Amino acid sequence: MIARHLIDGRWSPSEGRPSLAVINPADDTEVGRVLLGDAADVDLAVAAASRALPAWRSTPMTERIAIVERVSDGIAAQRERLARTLTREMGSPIAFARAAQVGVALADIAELIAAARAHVDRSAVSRSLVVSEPAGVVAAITPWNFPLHQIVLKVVAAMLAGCTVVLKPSEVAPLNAVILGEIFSEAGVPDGVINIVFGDGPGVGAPLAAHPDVDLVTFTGSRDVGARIAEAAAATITKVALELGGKSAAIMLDDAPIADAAAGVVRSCFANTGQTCAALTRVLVPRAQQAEWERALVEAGRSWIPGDPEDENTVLGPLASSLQRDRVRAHLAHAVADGAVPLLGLAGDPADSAVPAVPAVGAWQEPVILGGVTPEMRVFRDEVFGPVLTVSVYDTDAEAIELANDSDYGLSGGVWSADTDRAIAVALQVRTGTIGINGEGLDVGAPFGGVKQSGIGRECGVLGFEEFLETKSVMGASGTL
Ligand code: TXE
Repeated sequence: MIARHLIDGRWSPSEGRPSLAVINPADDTEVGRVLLGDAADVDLAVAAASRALPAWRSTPMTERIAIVERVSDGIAAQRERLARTLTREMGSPIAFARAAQVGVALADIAELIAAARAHVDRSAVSRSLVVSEPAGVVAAITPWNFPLHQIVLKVVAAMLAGCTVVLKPSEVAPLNAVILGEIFSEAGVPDGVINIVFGDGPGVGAPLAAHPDVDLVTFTGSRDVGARIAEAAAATITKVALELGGKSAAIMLDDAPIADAAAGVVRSCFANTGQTCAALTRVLVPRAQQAEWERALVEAGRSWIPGDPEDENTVLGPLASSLQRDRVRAHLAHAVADGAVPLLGLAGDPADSAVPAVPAVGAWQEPVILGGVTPEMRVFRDEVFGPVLTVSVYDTDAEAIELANDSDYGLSGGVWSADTDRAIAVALQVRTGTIGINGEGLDVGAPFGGVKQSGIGRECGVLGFEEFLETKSVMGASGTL
């Protein structure tokens, strides 16, 4: 069966239309097909979203929230099916798929509902009445690494704000969006409020981002495509929200608890097989403690053993696609050519059993820890998006901060210390959108997003909801509130 577009509340016909295979990266088998859309599908979907906008934007917030609550209940009821689908289409280990892929999406919705409930859409300022209004028709283009979470953050926030949406899910992992489309319909989302067009970047993403009737483009994905989307949107001065890559640093201060901190940073880097934009991928350690840190990191890395993602105990699945595996391998080849020293993986670990051989078929990649990494090396700067952790040394706290900031990206970060105040003082000097103290990771109640080339705008919680609003000042009307 070929999964079809959802346009204006109807699943579009698939007869005689080209389709796209969805491949299980664990064994290269086909697990489904989706329609390969084109610019004409995008036109139909944008037209449906435009038609649905007037009624949806004037639907009371309480009613929008009630519908979103039913969407959340639908996701909870389908947790197992969604998790299994994610496991098959992008290799996420099943336990992680349930807890992190689906679990985080549910937590996102709860926070967005709380933000919508608390929102005050009319206030008096100076002589004016200040009103917030939905941004309009939203184009949402999403990737494959946390597909459900990334869709929900955009689509649910936009819906709550009174916007209508055309979603283009990643062609690598689109099947969870098919289930989500069913959930939207069952929850009573009015026709045309959420439209889904399947397809690839050039065929669907590009015409959607450039569509003149789209009022806001929200995108998560690579830096390069983000730049192209911003360029296309600039032609019609369309607002963009971009969540792009990262190369985030973990600063280990000289009083950090080494074993715990090593386990924490390895988890941040290797979870989801390293395919997390906010992953901590560069560890910065004091030169005087280098040997101790390297030992602890390798020790922690050894427990990340690749295995069948359908097995309940697996922590490390394959990469999401063979294309991603080839990219990661190219980054590793550059790293070794530049002089990085394998500590774990690439035959770098002295313990024979450290890393079992990965299967020959599928998008498998052994976890790798590289030592002796310096700012001149490509692997210090390029986002690898695989289970590859680098270790660099510093002499003073100021130098650690300088190394952390020596990046085109600024999405995430971490500081470990026995002294929380000291860690916070360092965290405040790192140029980044988010940073965790002593292993704190994603907080979906707090704003999430990047500075520098990691993006524009914020997702999650209050700011993630407000991203989809515009503000109007009605001068001389302050007395009417
Ligand atoms: O991303 P793309 P890819 C990074 C990560 C990874 C690299 C490439 O470093 O190795 O990006 O991954 C759609 N106009 N991240 O190739 O191409 C595409 O169909 C409009 C970081 O998968 O950016 C998909 O829906 N849309 C990241 C989405 O963009 C286009 C998550 C993302 O795909 C398009 C994923 C175009 N011209 C990758 N071309 C994060 N920030 O979490 C493609 N797309």
